[in-house]
Amino acid sequence: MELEKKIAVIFNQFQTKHIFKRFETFNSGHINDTFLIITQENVNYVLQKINTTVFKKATDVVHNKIKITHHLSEKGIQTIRFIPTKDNVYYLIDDDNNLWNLSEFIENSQTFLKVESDDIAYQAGLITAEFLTNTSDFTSNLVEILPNFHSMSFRFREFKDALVNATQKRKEKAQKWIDFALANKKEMMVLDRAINRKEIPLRVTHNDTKISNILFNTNNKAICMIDLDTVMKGCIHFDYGDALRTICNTANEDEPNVYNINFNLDYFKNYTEGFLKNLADNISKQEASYLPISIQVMTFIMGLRFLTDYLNNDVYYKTKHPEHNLDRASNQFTLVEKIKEQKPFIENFIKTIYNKP
Ligand code: GN1
Ligand code: MG
Repeated sequence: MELEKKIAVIFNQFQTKHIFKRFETFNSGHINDTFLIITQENVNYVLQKINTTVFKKATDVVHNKIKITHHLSEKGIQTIRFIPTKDNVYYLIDDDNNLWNLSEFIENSQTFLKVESDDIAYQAGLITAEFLTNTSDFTSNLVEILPNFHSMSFRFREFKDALVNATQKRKEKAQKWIDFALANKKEMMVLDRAINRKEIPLRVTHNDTKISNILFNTNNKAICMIDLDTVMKGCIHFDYGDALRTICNTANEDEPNVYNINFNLDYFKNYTEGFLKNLADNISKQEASYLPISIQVMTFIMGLRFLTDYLNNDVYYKTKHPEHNLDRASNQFTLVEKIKEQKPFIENFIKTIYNKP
């Protein structure tokens, strides 16, 4: 079936009173397919097809999202609103076994692929911290959608398996970054160790706080977090580090020219101020002490996952060309080096903002 027709058929199975006119494709996701639905009444929706190869428990993904958004709505906090199907469930399984969900599009909103000003970085800090604060009293269970998602030891196990099975050609092309990954392993295990020793607590985290997952209004004020697919248990460091790796990168995530990659310290400062504005009162000194390293760790773990997928012949992330995952890996690892160069500054700045006995 032609895509437009298929999307219209899917859309019509959800409970809306609006009539499908056309759709547009959102291109920024690496895993799922997301479409903007424009109706004849000019009311818009977001239709998402969940990749069931990656998300084996796709119905649980939707259940988690419903639970979290209901929790936020009940507290009067703006969030995305999912629409049930005519069968009164929040997902639809099509004839090809794909799983779809629909949400309202928040009008007059925008997302950014790159940060353009200090204020946007500050707003991003505020909203990612607010998400953590507003979900901290969430008591019902969330399904562990992708177990060990941000576990470094798990990602190294996957990397080692990929090394065993990779083609000689891909290994040779990636050699520099394979060496980089192995040389940095010890340093990058710090957060895992702190979690295992229970030095930092687990709570509900978003787990994919890249800048394009934050919705802004047309005055550039942050509205809410979107893409709640990986909301699970984690630590604040996952969300803090992951946000900064995209906010402060002076290049896009897949920029192949490493000379364009740098870590923007102004955006780091602004994001951190926003992030710690209210959250600082709710986190311990020990938790705060791991914030600086989390920026490196989260950037590194993305590099490691891209490298692993390159060695696995691109089975996980969508790619546009054969070197795409390798470009992404070299990009993230180069950014790790840039972050390391700024380590003393980063540590000092966080200390002055946190500023607790
Ligand atoms: C993936 O699909 P997307 O773009 O929302 C990935 C994240 C990575 C991100 C890198 C389920 O997110 O962990 O940070 O790519 N999501 C999953 O940009 O693996
Ligand atoms: Mg995501």
